[in-house]
Order: sequence, then C-alpha cells, then structure tokens
Amino acid sequence: MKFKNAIVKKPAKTILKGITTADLGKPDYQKALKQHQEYVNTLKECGVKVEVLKADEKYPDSTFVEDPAVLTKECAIITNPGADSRKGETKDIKKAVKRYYKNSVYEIDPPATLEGGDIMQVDDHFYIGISDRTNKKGAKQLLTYLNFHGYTGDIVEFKGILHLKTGMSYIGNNTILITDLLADKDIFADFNKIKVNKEEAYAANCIRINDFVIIPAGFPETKKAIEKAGFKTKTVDVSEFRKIDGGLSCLSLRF
Ligand code: CIR
Repeated sequence: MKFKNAIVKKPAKTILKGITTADLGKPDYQKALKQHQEYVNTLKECGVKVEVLKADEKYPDSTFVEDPAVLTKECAIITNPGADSRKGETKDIKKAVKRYYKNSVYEIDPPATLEGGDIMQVDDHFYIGISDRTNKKGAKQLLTYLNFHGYTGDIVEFKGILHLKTGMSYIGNNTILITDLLADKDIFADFNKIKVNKEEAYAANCIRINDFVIIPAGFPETKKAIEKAGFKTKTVDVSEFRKIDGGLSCLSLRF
C-alpha cells in the first residue's frame, strides 16, 4: 500500500497520567517530545506528509491517534474508544480527518465501541480484534461501513493483550509479525510468519510505510528476522510511550 499522509498529535504534559498496565515507570515528558519528533522525522523519510496536531492536555493518551479513527483509501471511521478517559479524543480527530475525507466520514455509535489499535488492514481486507476496548457491536458497525466501500473483514478474538496490533502487524508481501499468543490461529495460517519471541514481544507492533518497516529500538532479534526476510527497516526509540502501553502504530494515522 502506498501512503501519502500521516496525522500525529504532540504528546500532552498529562501523558504521565496515561492508562498503563506496564511496570516501567512514568514517561519523561521532554524525552517523549524528542522521541515524538524523531518519529515524525522517520515518517517523513518514508515519503509521507505529516500533519502534527496540537497537544490536548485534557486527554493524557491523546498522542495515540490511531485509536480514535480508522482510515482507508475510500473512507474514514471515527471510533468510540472503549476506554472512558479516551472517548473525548474523537472530537479533535474528527475535525482533522474531515479536512481529508469530506463526506466519507462515518462514526461508531454507542453502545458499540472500537479502537483503531484493534484494526489490522491487509490490502482490501481488515482483521478486527475483539478486546476490552472493541466490542462485537463495534466490529459489526465497522464492517458495515467497510463493506459498503468494497472492503471485507474478519473478527479475531483473543485475550491477554491490549489491542490486536499489540500482538501482530502486517508488513506487506503476505508477511506478518506475530507473537505466540496469536500465531496458532487458523485465520492467519496462509501468511508468512515472522515469530516474535516473548522477550521482544513489544516489537510485534511495527509499521510498514512505503519502502520501509519502522521498528522500535532495542529489539535486535526481531530486526534481524525482518531484514532477513528482505525488508528494509528504520528504527525509532519509543521507550517513553511504551511506559503507557503505546506502540509505534498507535502514534499515527497513515493514509
Ligand atoms: C491506552 O491504554 O489506551 C494507551 N495508554 C495506549 C494506547 C495504545 N494504542 C495502540 O496500541 N493503538
């Protein structure tokens, strides 16, 4: 898939209060800002134009713009995040997304919930994770919009990770990065799999942007495996975002 644009949002000072299950301490705000800038630079190096939205102090997790929207070539879907503290993030994202998608913008309506981290696109097909944040109603609503625009989708159930893409990523050429937790699912049987071991599980969340796979710094085995499979990589340090369960994909909307 060719991407031309990305939307990101500057981390807020309140990022220290972001939701977390990790035991890695609090993010350092200045360091987070620096890492965010490096992330933006890397996206640009991959050939996309990056719109940087202003930080929103009201929402500690608002730098994770992937969750309040799902963007495709044809349409945009504004989600209803399952985390209460994140529901209000959609307002600002909707404004930004409307500038690109005009009238092709849909919304997930309660009681349906959905977060973009649960959505993995593989060409014209979408895998939709059912998690603590995304419910079946949310998946069904999303599928209705996607089907209308000619896309297909499958629901994937799992337990033990935040979002579907916490445990896997599609990196192109029919290849997925995948952790043990998801690797045995029949639904992924036909993919070439790069298994990500337990110690490096965080690196299962990577993003393919045009000619490159962007990977988090500090996971040498996964980097080696991705390069051995023939992909070119770029590395970004996102340690401060990891402290509040954020990965590489959640820091941008790519389209
Ligand atoms: C949260 O728990 O919602 C944030 N602290 C992390 C969100 C990560 N988003 C993503 O992986 N798409």
